[in-house]
Amino acid sequence: MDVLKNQDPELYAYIQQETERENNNFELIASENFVSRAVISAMGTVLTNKYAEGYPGKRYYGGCEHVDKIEDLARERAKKLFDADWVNVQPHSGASANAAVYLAFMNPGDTLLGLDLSHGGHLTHGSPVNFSGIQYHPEFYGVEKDTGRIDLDKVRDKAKAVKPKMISIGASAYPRDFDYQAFRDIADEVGAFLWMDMAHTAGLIATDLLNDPLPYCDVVSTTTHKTLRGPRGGMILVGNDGENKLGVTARKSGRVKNTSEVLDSAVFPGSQGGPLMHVIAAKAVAFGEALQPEFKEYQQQIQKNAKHMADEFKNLGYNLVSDGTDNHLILVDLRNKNLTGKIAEESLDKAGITVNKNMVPFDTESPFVTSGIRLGSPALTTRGFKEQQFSDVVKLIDTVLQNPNNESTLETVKQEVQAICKEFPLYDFVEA
Ligand code: DSN
Repeated sequence: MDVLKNQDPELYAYIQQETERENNNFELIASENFVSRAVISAMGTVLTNKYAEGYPGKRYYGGCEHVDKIEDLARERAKKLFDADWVNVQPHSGASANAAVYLAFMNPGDTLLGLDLSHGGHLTHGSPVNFSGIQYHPEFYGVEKDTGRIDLDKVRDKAKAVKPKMISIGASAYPRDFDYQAFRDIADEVGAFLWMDMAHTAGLIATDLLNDPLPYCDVVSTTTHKTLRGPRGGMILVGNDGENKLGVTARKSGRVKNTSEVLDSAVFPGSQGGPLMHVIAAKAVAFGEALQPEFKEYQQQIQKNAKHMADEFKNLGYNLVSDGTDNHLILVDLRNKNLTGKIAEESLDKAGITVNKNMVPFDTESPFVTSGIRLGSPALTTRGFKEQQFSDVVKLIDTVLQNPNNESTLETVKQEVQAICKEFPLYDFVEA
């Protein structure tokens, strides 16, 4: 305690400022959450010292007997949580997990069919500025202008036309659930692999509040820090392991490797070096928390709060992409309010409300301006906010959006935000 404060007061002060920001603002970024003190504690341990390239029982360094048990614990808990045959908990991030998925299933130049970034997809699903769109050939499906939803007949037509090696599902700004059986049927029709990136919705999937991709997909990737509420990191899972369809064989025996073996090699040595054992320990802690009954109650409240927020915005005349939500986020289209996402984000920030500007489907503004904002309920639900508080959140957002340039209104809202935050205390420490 206070070790950091005494040794490096400058750095300590910056961490303290960030702690205060998290304590005193409404955190509505859909991909963020607040981890437990136990998760933070596990990260601040001597485990950061240990090199453990390889996997439990098969490491390239000595002295791994204790970190082996930690990685095994994380793997076993994750397998139980998602009813998976196999998991790899080493990816440093969601993007690293996805890099390993590409390495395992695709050759450079192969075609990926994914959800368009400007329709809610993700950078690593084929964006031209990302390795996935540079190394591979990206093709996209989108959402419909009138419904904001994916039309699976159009996905099938596109898949037949472009014959992808792999189809990706998953999004960073899509408020609806996915029909995995339908995607599986399309993938089978065109002979493609099927990959779900459940980074945003992993917590809701683990607790059966959204459809489960694992029985249908060849591979599933995720981050561990969004709805799953663990440390910042990634993970890869296989629901039904078996001989890989790529025909990759073991070097010595010529035996066809399982999908899990191909993916393990794609993470290490394929795309990463030493795993972050302190983060893997924190993942184990978070998975342990997620296996408790209270975690399901938490996820149910996330979903209720997001739906409530959607209804409240609609009552105030806001347009929502797809007219609502099935999961933890909503996407507000601000065009009928004559506002851009940039102005909304900046004015809300001044009032202590943190959101991100976001493209809406068929946006006419650039990605730096945008016509929308994305709002998620996971972080404030962790704080204890229920429907009543989310009504207040929406009212305060509306006040700001009606007066984006009125400094005194923004200051008044900020005071109200801070008063509500005080009723729902978050972190009472800087150093765990
Ligand atoms: N940056 C994350 C998000 O906000 O959705 C996705 O990687």
